[in-house]
Amino acid sequence: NGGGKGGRGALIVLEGLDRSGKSSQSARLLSFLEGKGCATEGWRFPDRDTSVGKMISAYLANESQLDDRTIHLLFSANRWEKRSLMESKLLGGTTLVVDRYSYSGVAFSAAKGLDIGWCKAPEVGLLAPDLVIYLDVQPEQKVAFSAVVYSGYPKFLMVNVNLLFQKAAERGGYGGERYERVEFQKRVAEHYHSLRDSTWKVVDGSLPMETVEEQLRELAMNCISECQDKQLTNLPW
Ligand code: NYM
Ligand code: MG
Repeated sequence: NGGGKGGRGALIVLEGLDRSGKSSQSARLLSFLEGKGCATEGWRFPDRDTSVGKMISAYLANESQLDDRTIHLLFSANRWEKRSLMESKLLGGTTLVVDRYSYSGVAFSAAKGLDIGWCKAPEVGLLAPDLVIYLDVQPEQKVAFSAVVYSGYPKFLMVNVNLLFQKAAERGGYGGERYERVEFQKRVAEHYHSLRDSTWKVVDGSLPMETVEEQLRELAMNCISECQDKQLTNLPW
């Protein structure tokens, strides 16, 4: 497994705003690691398959109303109900690529105005990731595509033309669930920023998909080989 000789798996978390490309990149990373013969599973939070997850899903779809603190604790409970399985997978040598984790929990709830300390408290004791990859995309950021334009002279002129603009906010599905509004996402981004620690690697999510993918592969491979002999720890918050 990924150079692993009986060592534990790595807990790799992808974080970012809605529509930052986390889900596609997690899937790409997962198939890359599998191709390397590394025991890997792709997880995501919220895990909408559990009974808690179904309550969360209904809330996000605006099919139910819940008090801000109540939904916060449900998101946290949804991680707690997976903690022991997560631990046994990791100790058994399986690397987990997890799409969202406690950082989403804190950043989204804090963006509603809840106290950060209060938001962090129920996360204490969950497993600490070995690596957090933050896909950095501004909610209003325009995705620019480069083009090579022949200047008419014997030289090609590289021009960075914003041929095609596409606001992250206009990509498919945005606005379909609670929280998917530009102003709210900006506040979430600020809170994410304040949560950064030494396990975080910030990747520019506006780069071409293949470039981002390449960076994630390298970060993940390094992490997997480095954490094999490291103890699993808990979130220190
Ligand atoms: N979200 C996700 C939270 O508010 N708290 C959490 O703890 C987690 C894990 O749920 N807008 C929010 C972020 C997303 C929404 O996530 C659904 P996804 O990745 O779109 O399924
Ligand atoms: Mg979403």
